Amino acid sequence: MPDSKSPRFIQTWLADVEAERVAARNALLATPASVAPKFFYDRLGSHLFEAITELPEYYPTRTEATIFASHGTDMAKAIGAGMALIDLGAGNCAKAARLFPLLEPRRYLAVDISVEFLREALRELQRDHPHVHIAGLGQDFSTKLDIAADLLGDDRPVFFYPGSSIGNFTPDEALGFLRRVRERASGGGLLIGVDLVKPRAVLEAAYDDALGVTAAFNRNALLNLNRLIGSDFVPSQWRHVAFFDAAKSRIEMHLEASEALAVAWPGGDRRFAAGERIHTENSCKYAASDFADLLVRAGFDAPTRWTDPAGWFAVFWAPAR
Ligand code: AVJ
Repeated sequence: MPDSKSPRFIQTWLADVEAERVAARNALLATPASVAPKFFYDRLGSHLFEAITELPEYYPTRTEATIFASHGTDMAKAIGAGMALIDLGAGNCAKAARLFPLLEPRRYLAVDISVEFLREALRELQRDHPHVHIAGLGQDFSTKLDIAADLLGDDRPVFFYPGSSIGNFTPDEALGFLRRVRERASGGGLLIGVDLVKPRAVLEAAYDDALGVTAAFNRNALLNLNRLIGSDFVPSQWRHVAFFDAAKSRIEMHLEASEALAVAWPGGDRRFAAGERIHTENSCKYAASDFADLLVRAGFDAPTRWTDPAGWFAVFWAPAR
C-alpha cells in the first residue's frame, strides 16, 4: 500500500489578500455592517463547526446522515458508476468518505476555504483510499467556481454540496450559484442537501444552543477578521443573536454590540451604538418543491428527492445531461 502519496493541493483563497481585505473593510463600514459567513472558517472555526454538528439541537447534519444511510444505495443507482466527485465545502471530508463505498469515485476533488483543515483531512483520506485520485482546492467558491480541467480528468463531474450550505445564499444568489455549477456538470450532476422549513422553536434552538458553541462559532469570525485586516474586535463585547425570519424563510445570525463600542483597524474605524448589529449569516430554509423548482430553473434535469420521515431535510440528485 503506498502511504507516501500526498494529495495535490492548489490554493486560490487569499491569493489576492488585499482584495479580500478591502471587501471585508467595506462590509464593516456599510449600514448595516456585515461579515461574510466564509470568515467563520479558519482552523478554529472549522473545529467549532464540527462541534456544532454534534450538538443535540443541531439536527441538520445527523438528519442528512440518516437520509444517506437509508437511501445511499438508491442514490448511487441514480447517479451511476465512475465519476469525479467534487465536494464543495468539504470540511473534514467525512460525508464524502462515507459515500465512497457506494459511489466508488475515480477522482475526488475537495474544495474548501479552510485550507489548513482541508489539507489535514485529505492526507488521512488518501491513506485510507490509496486508489482514488485525491486533490484539494483551497478556494472561496461562493463567488466563482474556478476548477482547472486537469483536476477532473475525463471523468463525469458529480458535484456534492451537502449540509445545506446552499442556505447561506439568498434564493436569488442560490440560483446564480446553481447555474454556475450546472455549467460545469454536463454528463454528471449535483447531489445536494437542503434544510427544510420546520417549526420555529426547532430552528432557533439549532442556531442558539444551550452550550454556547454556536455563539463561539459566531464570535470567532471576529478573531479571524482581526487577523485578516488587523482590527481590534473584542469578542466578549458582542452578543450572539440568532432568529428565524419567517417572511424571508431564513435563520439570521448577528453579533450585537453589548455597549457603545469603537473598532479600529489600520486605515479606518467604526463606532457601533449599544445594540447595533453585525450581520454574519443567513441560513435559508426551503419548501422541498420550491428547491426542486430552483434546480430546474438553474438548468438541471428533473431532480430526485429523498427526505427523512419527519420531512426536516432533503437530499436532491439533479442530473445534468
Ligand atoms: C454550514 C452553512 C450549513 O447554516 O446551518 C451552523 C452553518 N451556522 N450553525 C448552517 C451554521 C450556525 C451551517 N452551514
